[in-house]
Amino acid sequence: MTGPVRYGIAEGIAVATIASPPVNALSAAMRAGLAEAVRRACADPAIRALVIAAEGRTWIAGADISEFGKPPVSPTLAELIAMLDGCPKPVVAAIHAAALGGGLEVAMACSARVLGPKAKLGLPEVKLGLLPGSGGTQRAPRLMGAAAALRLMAEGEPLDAAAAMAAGLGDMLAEDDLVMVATAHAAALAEGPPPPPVSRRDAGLGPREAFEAEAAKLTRRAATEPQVAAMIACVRACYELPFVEAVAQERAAFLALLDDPRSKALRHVFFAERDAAKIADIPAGTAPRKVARAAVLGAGTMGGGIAMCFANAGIPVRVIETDDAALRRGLDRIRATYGASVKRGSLSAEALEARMALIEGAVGLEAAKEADVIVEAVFEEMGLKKQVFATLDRVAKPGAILASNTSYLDIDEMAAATSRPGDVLGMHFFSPANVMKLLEVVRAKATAPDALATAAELGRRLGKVPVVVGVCFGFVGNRMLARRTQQVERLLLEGALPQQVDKALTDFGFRMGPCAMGDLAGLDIGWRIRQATGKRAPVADALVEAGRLGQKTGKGYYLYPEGARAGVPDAEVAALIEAIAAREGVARRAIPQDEILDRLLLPMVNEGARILEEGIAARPGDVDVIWLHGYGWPAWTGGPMHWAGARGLAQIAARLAQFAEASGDDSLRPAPLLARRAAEGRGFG
Ligand code: T1G
Ligand code: NAD
Repeated sequence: MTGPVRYGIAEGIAVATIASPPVNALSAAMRAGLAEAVRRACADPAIRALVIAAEGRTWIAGADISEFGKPPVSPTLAELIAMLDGCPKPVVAAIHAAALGGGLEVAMACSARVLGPKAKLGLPEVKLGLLPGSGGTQRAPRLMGAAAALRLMAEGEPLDAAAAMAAGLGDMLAEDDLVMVATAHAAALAEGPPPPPVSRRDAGLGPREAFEAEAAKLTRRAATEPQVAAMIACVRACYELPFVEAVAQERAAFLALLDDPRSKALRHVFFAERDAAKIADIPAGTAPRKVARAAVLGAGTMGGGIAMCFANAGIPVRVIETDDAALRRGLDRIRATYGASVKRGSLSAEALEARMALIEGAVGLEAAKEADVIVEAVFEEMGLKKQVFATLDRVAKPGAILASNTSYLDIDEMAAATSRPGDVLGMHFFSPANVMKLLEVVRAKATAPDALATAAELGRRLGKVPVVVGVCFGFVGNRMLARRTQQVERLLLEGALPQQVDKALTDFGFRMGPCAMGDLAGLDIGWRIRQATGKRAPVADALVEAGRLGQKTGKGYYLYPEGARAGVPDAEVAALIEAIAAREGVARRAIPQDEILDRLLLPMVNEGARILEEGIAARPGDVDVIWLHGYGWPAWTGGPMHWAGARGLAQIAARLAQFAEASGDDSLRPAPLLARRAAEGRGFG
């Protein structure tokens, strides 16, 4: 047998070995190969049992997601699983690594599961807006109890080998020589009466009350996540319907979710996140440089968080400030942040000390001389940044990566201040840097391919989602954000209140609205940039000039009584805005929520189209990944570019043209790429 499944026989036991890189997904070819192995084993009288093993970094990573939405090819997964369930000879799954989704469903349709020490068993479909669609909602409860099975499905996180054994998903743990142990177990099963198929092990369900208690905990999620509501109903059917009917109900629920725009969006995100890791046009196999030590310049809001990222990844880091007082403040803030995690129980006191031991403080840029990577996070002023890069050019060791954490400024200009522009790039973290997953890796004109590969690889080591972008003002995320910020200003002047603007976005699915986010990051950052670029934002400027910098001063768009994290509306701000509107001659009116939402989101999509056209972002999916991991765009809408495509670019183009007409602002006219795709009836994908 050729193809993704090899068939071998050892002493009357057939062994089917899956090898379908990269992750043994259940593609049509793989299903056909497995079905053929089952057929052969069943038909051959000399065969007493079948073992299913696999090679590679997973056992079976699930259904082939890239086949979703395409016409089904037989044998389907459901047909393959029915074959396994009905097989008259014992079938043993020998699981050496991840068995996820449809992969675990295949394993649960076998007579027994033998686990290697690195086995991981999970049902992650919830993350794709789906539920286990090939019997998983019926077999998992029969193996591990309905309550535990529901929890496994709703969380979507895999169990390691020991936990899977304890949960009842595994029958045997093989510390080594997994296939041999599984073969022996298969032979033993073939001696006795065959174990009952899992489909008939109702006794395993456990008490219904326990299940209902677990389901009750998911009520809030079930209200907003259709896949959670559906999986509760499917598992409940274990107690109410015969197995075959319950499987049919599950299938119907699965097919309905498959067509749901939220699942389509989450599947888009799955592939977009993986594509974003591929750096366009650098030679394949470009090896990253070694990074064993780091330095961070500036121990302020960002520098401290960035240093924690290195320490969290086990990389020794030197934090460098201008003077002892600033350094002390920065190191104390780092220790306090770790301390809060210890209080919350998400970090042990020992781990705190271990990480602090990796963070060393120093004064003066000389101290960066041993670092393999230096991340600059000093004030957002070009003059200062160029000075810093010129000094780094002198003190940094050859081959060190010289990275800037600038939010907006031109990396090419910083590179030009050195004699080694190939080593210069941007590593743009997001606040709080020790929490936010996104890292914009900014590729400057002269950045060397291996420097770029090093920064992207390092980003993954720091637990970030690195996305490579080009140089422009604000790169991808902040450049699009600036369009939204502009609209926030206009909406406030024209009659909306901060809480109305924020509500439009939180209703859409953001955890925080723009006014609350400005208060969190500090309104002075935007003000510094406007001062430096001569731009105006009448409302935000007035707030800063009134000392309302946001949470750090206890008031911004909102008031933060006694340091509260959630702001309360402040009548003073409403009065201030009215006065500015009068001064600016802006007529005020009640603005409908849907208009507020469109004016916040559509100009960003439009700017995203310009960014794609200029090649600042390589793929629409990159823009989506940036907004999901850097700005809290709700994943179940797929990100700005996917969302716009799903809504229909023609409608969006018309709405933008309306806004341009009403405001006289030509930047709101549909960007050429958007207009073109709208005319072609296509999305950005
Ligand atoms: N289908 C198709 N392609 C897949 C895939 C899958 N299930 N899983 C991974 N890939 C591709 C991925 O796009 C990438 O491609 C390459 O494999 C390496 O992936 C009926 C409905 C297994 C933990 O949700 O979580 O079964 O970019 O970079 O970091 O009930 O991949 O190289 O071209 O992520 O080592 C349920 C999804 C499906 C698991 C490995 N299964 N995969 O992580 O590699 S739904 C999942 C993962 C289902 C049934 C239902 C991870 C991984 P490329 P990678 P990794
Ligand atoms: P901050 O004002 O909190 O901290 C800047 C620190 O740099 C100060 O502690 C200052 O003492 C120190 N510093 C100044 N000159 C120095 C020098 N020559 N050597 C060493 N240290 C020096 O500012 P921040 O908010 O952390 O921003 C830092 C950089 O990160 C800026 O470029 C900013 O645009 C960018 N950034 C900020 C955010 C954010 O949300 N705050 C997010 C992403 C990027």
